[in-house]
Amino acid sequence: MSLHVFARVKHLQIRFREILPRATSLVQPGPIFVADSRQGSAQVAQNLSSASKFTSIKNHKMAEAKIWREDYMTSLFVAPKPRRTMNVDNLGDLSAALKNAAAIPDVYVQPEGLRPDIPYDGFSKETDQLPVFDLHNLSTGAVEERRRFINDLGCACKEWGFLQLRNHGVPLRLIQKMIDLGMRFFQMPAAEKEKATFGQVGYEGRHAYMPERVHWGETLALVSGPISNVEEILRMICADYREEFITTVNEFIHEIQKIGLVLLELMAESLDLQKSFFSQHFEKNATSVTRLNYYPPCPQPSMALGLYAHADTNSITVLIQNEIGGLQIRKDGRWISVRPFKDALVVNVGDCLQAWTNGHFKSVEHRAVLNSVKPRFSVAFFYNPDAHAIMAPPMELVDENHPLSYRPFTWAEYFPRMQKKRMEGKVGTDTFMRLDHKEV
Ligand SMILES: O=C(O)CCC(=O)C(=O)O
Repeated sequence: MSLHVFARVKHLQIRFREILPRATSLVQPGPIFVADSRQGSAQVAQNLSSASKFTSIKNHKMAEAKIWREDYMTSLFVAPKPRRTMNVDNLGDLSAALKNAAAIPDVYVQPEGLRPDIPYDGFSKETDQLPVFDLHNLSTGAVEERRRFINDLGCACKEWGFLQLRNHGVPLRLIQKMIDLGMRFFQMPAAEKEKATFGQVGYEGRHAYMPERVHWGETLALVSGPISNVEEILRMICADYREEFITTVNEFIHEIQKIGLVLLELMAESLDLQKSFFSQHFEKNATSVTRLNYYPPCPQPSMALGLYAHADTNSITVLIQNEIGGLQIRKDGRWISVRPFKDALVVNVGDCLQAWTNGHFKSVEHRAVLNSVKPRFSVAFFYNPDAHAIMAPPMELVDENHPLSYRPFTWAEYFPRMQKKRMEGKVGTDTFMRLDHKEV
């Protein structure tokens, strides 16, 4: 090693050691709030408030972790959705009413620069370059083949931030059932769907996050960890398929989590890290959210968006979709349509993993575009670690070409900041955990 390189590595190590204790102290296991997933939200809220009254808080760092716990749980489970800045119709009703109309209401019309320049089925030659992996090859292949698979997976995470996965082991009948039941949910009357309104999550059919933009899509968001509210939310609807829906969603989450762990292990291996480097933090108390997205036909698909361009703020996302198509990703500044395969999982890197890998993996902007004929449906599983796990870029990923760019952080620290910013392009990586970031 040249003297110059040695000095630089030393400097980085010192820098890193300075930063690590700060994050570590932030997440000392504080007074643990014990919750039972079988408890309802009212009980959870009550536990939280009594925990805050009776727990002795020894230092303010612990308090910070605990306060976050309280904020997180109460905001997701109890707090109402933020006040909307405009009055928008329930999209399901609106879409039905506009079936043969020529134009959509102005609030759904996107500013010119944001309108989709490529239609939902505008597949190009770049579309077919998006890496597709067959997990079957991994289990049957020889050592050499396994090595190649892992290497290619790493390259996909570095160059594309997106990939598709076939023969992943999630039963296809389960995926189909999830699609069928999810579609049935969104095709119910608005009043029925709105029964599943629940804190910050649950059903949302009037998306108006931002004053000037509304997207053409309905969602049903369900928290599965550390406390699940799947049952509680879905029990609010009256439908003959309700019990089947609950079982299917829970089974689906269970299966996707399993494949998520496998992917995280393979991703770690591709970076020459210990296999469990990421996955160990997801095995218990993962803070995951599952979001069902429904995009009804839109009479003016070239003027509106199903979902704004955004990068996922989380670690990894695993997505299933029906056969319609509409997911587009931004690669080297250009939008590319992703080909929909009903048997494949779409996997993408989120902002957290970009920071955790010191920028080796890339989180990439994507959006959902619409069509005027057929409803599109997708389910995104946002996989996140235990809230108190420290996401610290390992020294192995720091070198001359990849100077240390991010400080260690936790989901506990990150989530509340990101929640205010979602759906605003690529926001998660250029904030507080960047070493060169100046808080304004
Ligand atoms: O529907 C899609 O294809 C995209 C979904 C998505 O990006 C999301 O839910 O964050």
